[in-house]
Amino acid sequence: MTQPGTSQHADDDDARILGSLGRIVGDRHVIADAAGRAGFDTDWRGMFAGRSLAVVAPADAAQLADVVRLCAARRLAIVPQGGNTGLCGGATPDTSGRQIVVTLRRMTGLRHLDPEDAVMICDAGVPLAAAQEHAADAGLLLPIAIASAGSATVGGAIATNAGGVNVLHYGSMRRCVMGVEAVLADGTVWSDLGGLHKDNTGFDLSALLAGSEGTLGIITAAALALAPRPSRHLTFLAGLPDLVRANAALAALRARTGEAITAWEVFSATSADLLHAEGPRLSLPLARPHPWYLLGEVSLFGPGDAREERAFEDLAAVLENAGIDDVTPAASGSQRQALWALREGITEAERAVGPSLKHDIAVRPSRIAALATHLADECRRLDPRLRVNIFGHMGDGNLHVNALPLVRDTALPVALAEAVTRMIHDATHAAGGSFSAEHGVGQLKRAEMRRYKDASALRVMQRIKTALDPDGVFNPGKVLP
Ligand code: 2HG
Ligand code: ZN
Repeated sequence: MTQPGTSQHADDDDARILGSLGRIVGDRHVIADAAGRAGFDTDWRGMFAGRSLAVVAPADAAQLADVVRLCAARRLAIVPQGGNTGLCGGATPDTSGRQIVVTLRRMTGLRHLDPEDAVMICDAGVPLAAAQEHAADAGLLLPIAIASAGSATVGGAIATNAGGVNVLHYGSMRRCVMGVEAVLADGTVWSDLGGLHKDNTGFDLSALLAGSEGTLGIITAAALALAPRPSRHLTFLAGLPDLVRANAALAALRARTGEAITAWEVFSATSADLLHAEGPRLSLPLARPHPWYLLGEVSLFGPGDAREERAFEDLAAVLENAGIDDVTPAASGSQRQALWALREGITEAERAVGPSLKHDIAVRPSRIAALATHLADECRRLDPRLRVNIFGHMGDGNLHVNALPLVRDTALPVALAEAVTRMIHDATHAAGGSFSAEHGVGQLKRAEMRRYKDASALRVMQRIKTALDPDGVFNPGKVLP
């Protein structure tokens, strides 16, 4: 029972904390009212609804360091947030009203871009799309391509080690990171922004922070390795009877072409139906419907029509040998964009029917075809009414296996949802795979960590967490079980 006077005391205490935060970042950058907090306290999908004490927006790493010291002294946890586009609730506070959301949205500076060394140093709050534009202005490429690039930030993409549609050639976000600057739990601003390709001086702490989802430190800036910008793309959409062919065609094209195969994406007939009926309402430019679709892209560098013709011949021969005969190549930049709009519209179209049950699994690419068939069959066995939207990144072995609501705008019954997730994750684990390929763990998949992750790996992670954040200031309740 609350003692008389206690709640007044708590209110006064909160007011003092808010006042102290305001003195660090400026009062107008401390948002404490419910309406102002709303967009930060809830995740993009509306799956996780938290209640923070305040949302704080520091202008730079020095201010953030002061915020961290203050929170550590007051035993307030910090939930770092980038563009709030994550799918696992990793950036959403709990409901205690005692956590501080730190948004990096004011930290959007481009610190340095060196075309000669192909390195860009920018603040963590720069939206990915803006970072991509900076790279393009210098004739270079920041090779990370995710549909949420307009809102997702550089820091968030690093903290979650985001993937996307070009991973098979360029790797996930961690591979673009040459080093980061971060605020550590004791308020130190630690910087590794030298932009070195080689630095074998002990543990790679920047790589450790990448993918740590804000549990070890708060990334405030990054040195990113940029890639040559393709001069042209060969992009196509094809219909397929099965995924075995998609994999065989990828292997054959790899063996044949010296060019960069930068995307090998697949989606199911259910994805095509959703695209047609929901959200963006897009139709596929193919002659007939198919069980599966493949969106592939080869990137070409430098001038030379001969090279383009050769790549086109290679691709045509490979698709023909694989028995893939319903193919539409993009004949212009706008046709390429239209093909990519299909792939990038799937999540939006899926969202239009209501809260789906998402999965983000990885196996070795050669196992994708059999696993996809197995999962679709097993879902039907669990409930014949289930519609499963399978799509993803065939080239790197990552599929999204999303069960749609049985009733529009209504989450699946809990027991069915649990059975579906268990079945999908068990089958993936049995195939040597991972229950989180590119979306991270956040709060959504913590229990899966205990279930599937090697116990000794968990112990090491826990020790690292304790070493770097002994008081548990950074993002408690995330990642570690
Ligand atoms: C994608 O591949 C994203 O488009 C989102 O990872 C996946 O919406 C999803 O389930
Ligand atoms: Zn994906």
